[in-house]
Amino acid sequence: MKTKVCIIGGGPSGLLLSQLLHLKGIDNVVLERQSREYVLSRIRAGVLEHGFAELMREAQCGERMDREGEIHEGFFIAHDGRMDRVDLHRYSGGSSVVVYGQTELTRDLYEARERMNGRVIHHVEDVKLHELTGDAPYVTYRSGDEIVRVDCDYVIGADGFHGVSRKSIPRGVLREYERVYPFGWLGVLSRTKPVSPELIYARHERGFALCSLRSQVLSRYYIQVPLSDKVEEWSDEAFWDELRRRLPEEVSQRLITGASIEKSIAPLRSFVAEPMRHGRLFLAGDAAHIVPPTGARGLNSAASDIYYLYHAMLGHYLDGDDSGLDGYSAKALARVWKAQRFSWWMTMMLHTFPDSIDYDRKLQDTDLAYLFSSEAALRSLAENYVGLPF
Ligand code: FAS
Ligand code: PHB
Repeated sequence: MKTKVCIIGGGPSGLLLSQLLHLKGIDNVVLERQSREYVLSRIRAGVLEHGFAELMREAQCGERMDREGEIHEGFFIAHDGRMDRVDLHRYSGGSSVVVYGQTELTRDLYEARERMNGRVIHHVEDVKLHELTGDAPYVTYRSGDEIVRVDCDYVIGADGFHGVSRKSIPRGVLREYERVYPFGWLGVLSRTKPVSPELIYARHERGFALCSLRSQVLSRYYIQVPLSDKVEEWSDEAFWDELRRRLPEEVSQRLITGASIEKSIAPLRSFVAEPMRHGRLFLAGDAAHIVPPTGARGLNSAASDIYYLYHAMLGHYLDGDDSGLDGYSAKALARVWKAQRFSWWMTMMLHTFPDSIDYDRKLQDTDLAYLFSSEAALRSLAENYVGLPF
């Protein structure tokens, strides 16, 4: 098999790049380990930055997002029994975010790839990357008993944190930066009316909680739990009781509960791998970086990687200009690290830490007090949350 760009990973990063390149006539193939159904069964991000939404529209995949997604111009931070609103529209200079589940946007991307006869190959096994530092890289994978070879110009590693691409960069070349948090998020999806029209990030001495949504009939809730917790230890009733304890009275009393249709615990980590390029291999999305979801930056960090890679490939194939490719890693990492900082800051401010001392808790109190007493602080939060410029 021969193509211009071989994309490893059929998650949102890989599919979005594949769709954008296709629309510009740049041939590509996506290799995905799992089935489409499995990929779509994973419940993940819910908040899209303005830039991500724009990319989806440019990829001709924004129609259902614009019809079913919700524009959100603010969110609440609940603390000390009260609710303070962050007016994103006011403090970001008129911007907003789109609440539209990653599952749905990934479905839209799959359907567009299929509609345009894109090559997305599922159930690939033992993917290996070859000759990355030469002029003729290639990828092999096993399909049943057959080994398939894909000759290409470039390989895009969009295969997530546990993928093969980052691990194909020699140890001596790759530098990794990581912080693992001493807790996880227990998430529940329920077919219930959301407790609030806008998201609520709750700081509470029992632990962090988040009230989010996917639509007006589908709610997404999270509570911070110790890393030692197992999801099977949490009944729906125990979850709802603990969530109520962490919300202000005015909110908890109107919480509508129901059976969980998805329940899982996600560990929290901050992670960056540098560089994001090695020869003809370019890393994008979770393959290169992970953030704690407190700042809703995970999927949105992938968006700027894809934007830079897309324009770099246009430069190469349409204009013979390789400056975008040569500058990709530094440019992507500059924005990645700003998303890392913001996600870390939101996480440190809103969670309880088992080893924290009174001084730490006073600093958290002060962070919140300063935030809601300073326009400059609110502008800083808002510009990061709606998405810094690409
Ligand atoms: P993905 O991991 O989504 O996709 C990578 C794809 O590559 C997968 O389909 C995988 O099957 C495939 N793959 C892996 N190895 C392969 C191989 N060797 N060969 C072929 N294919 C291979 N972000 C937010 O903004 N908000 C959130 O609330 C949020 N919650 C999250 C909860 C969880 C449990 C997790 C894990 C992540 C969450 N994220 C959240 C972050 C998440 O949304 C990611 O940012 C997003 O999935 C990144 O997309 P991709 O880079 O495409 O990686
Ligand atoms: C979600 O809806 O899943 C969600 C929203 C905002 C976050 C994290 C998760 O910061």
